[in-house]
Amino acid sequence: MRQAVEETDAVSALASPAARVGIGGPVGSGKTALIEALIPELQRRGVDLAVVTNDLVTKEDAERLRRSGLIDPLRVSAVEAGACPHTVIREDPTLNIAAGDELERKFRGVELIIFESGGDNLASTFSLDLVDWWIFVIDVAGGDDIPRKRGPGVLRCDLLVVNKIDLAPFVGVDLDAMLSEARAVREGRPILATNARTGDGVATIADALSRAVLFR
Ligand SMILES: Nc1nc2c(ncn2[C@@H]2O[C@H](COP(=O)(O)OP(=O)(O)OP(=O)(O)O)[C@@H](O)[C@H]2O)c(=O)[nH]1
Ligand SMILES: [Mg+2]
Repeated sequence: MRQAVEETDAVSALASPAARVGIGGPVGSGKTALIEALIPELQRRGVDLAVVTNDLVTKEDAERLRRSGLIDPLRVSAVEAGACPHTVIREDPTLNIAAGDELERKFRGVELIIFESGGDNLASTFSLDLVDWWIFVIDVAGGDDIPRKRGPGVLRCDLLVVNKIDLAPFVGVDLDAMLSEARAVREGRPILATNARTGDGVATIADALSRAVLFR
């Protein structure tokens, strides 16, 4: 009987593993703010989700999400990278894979696990052993020359998000020019502009994510 139950569990775990989505990008670009805006948007669409955060030596972002009231705090797991943030999302993502597996074990039926990378530089990319699809978040205040610098994150992500569009006039950035340069270096792959604080553009990100990994 016990064996039958275990086999059923194993089959159901194999049948519907959660989609895993990465969110990377430079320090302070708005990765956590984007997750805070995406959670209610995805919940409204009935998506059963959980989050794994990565910080260098703290659990700051996980604590922020747990306190937010947006999601059951038990559905937020923290990985302390302890080293260069991209090491644990690319070279050796074992800790993150284990954190995702643990959330799947605890929350049967979870459909989506979002992994926030620790803030990094333009070179960070996610291992496809860890995620099915990943977003790279840059922001206008980081400089309109960021797309031109052609970092691997900007070039290779599945979706590039240009955040803090509200700040463009204050930092002397021509948003349209920045977006068209980003389009040029990405050779037509998707780019979306957001204000993660007000939620502008976030529904469009949820649409893209849903289509890409939730098939709805
Ligand atoms: N004006 C404006 N501020 C934003 C926006 N998105 C995020 N912020 C602010 O930018 C700061 C950094 O946002 P976070 O979401 O913590 O950035 P992060 O990328 O998660 O940062 P790390 O995890 O430390 O790398 C916070 O003060 C946010 O309130 C935006 O669209 N517009
Ligand atoms: Mg963060």
